[in-house]
Amino acid sequence: MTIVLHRFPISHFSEKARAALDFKGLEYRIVEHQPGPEQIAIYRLSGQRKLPVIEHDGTVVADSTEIALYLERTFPDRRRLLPEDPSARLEVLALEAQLDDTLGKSGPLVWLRHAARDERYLDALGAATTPLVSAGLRAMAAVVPIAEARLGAVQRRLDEAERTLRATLADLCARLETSRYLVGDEPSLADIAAVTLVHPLKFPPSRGLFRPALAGASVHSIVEHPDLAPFFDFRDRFYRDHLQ
Ligand SMILES: N[C@@H](CCC(=O)N[C@@H](CS)C(=O)NCC(=O)O)C(=O)O
Repeated sequence: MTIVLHRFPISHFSEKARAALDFKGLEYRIVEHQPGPEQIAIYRLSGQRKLPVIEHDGTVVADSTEIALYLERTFPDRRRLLPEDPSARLEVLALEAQLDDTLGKSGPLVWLRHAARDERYLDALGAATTPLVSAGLRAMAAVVPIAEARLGAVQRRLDEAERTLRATLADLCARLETSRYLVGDEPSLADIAAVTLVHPLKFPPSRGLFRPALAGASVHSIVEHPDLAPFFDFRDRFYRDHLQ
């Protein structure tokens, strides 16, 4: 039976689950949701309110990591997300968990901070999403710079998120100087986490985009920074070579 992926249109964790499905070459159908009242249906389906969630043969799985592990268990003959070698496997799982915690949490805050000041990006998103998503982002974009200027705690939180994001991406660039992929010379779930958790900072060319016009829309001050650009080059190559 075809797998059903429930996602929010520009969500980075949803993109991570979608990429795991692509990587394993599985057929799937996407059901789009909007944050807000629709989450009641997600709660009814999965017992929690967040996306991504997949449905497959009567099984419902929430959480991008759980989804990836479910796919690996259920489709062992497809391309492997995890290495056979136990120590490499542990390293992939540890890096993936670390990236969920660092990029997963800091990415949206840094994105919000920079997107709020980037008219080109907000226009691109407005043209390529729904009126509701676009209006929500415009409202947040109006509030973030004011909150940051007036509330020290908000500014400190955004500064900390930005330090975390930049340090994490710099660490990934350093790893890629000595190996082809983040753990060794084969692509794995660690790469999938890294390349997808930066999703709205620069939308990749991918058939999985909510709207094709999103491809390339990016927060310029982050993705074009000379220290961080090599990671986004890796990201684009990874999509071209391993994901659709
Ligand atoms: N640990 C979860 C995190 C999922 C998550 O935070 N999803 C966000 C969208 S990127 C969400 O559903 N937010 C809505 C909410 O918190 O109500 C995973 O890996 O899937």
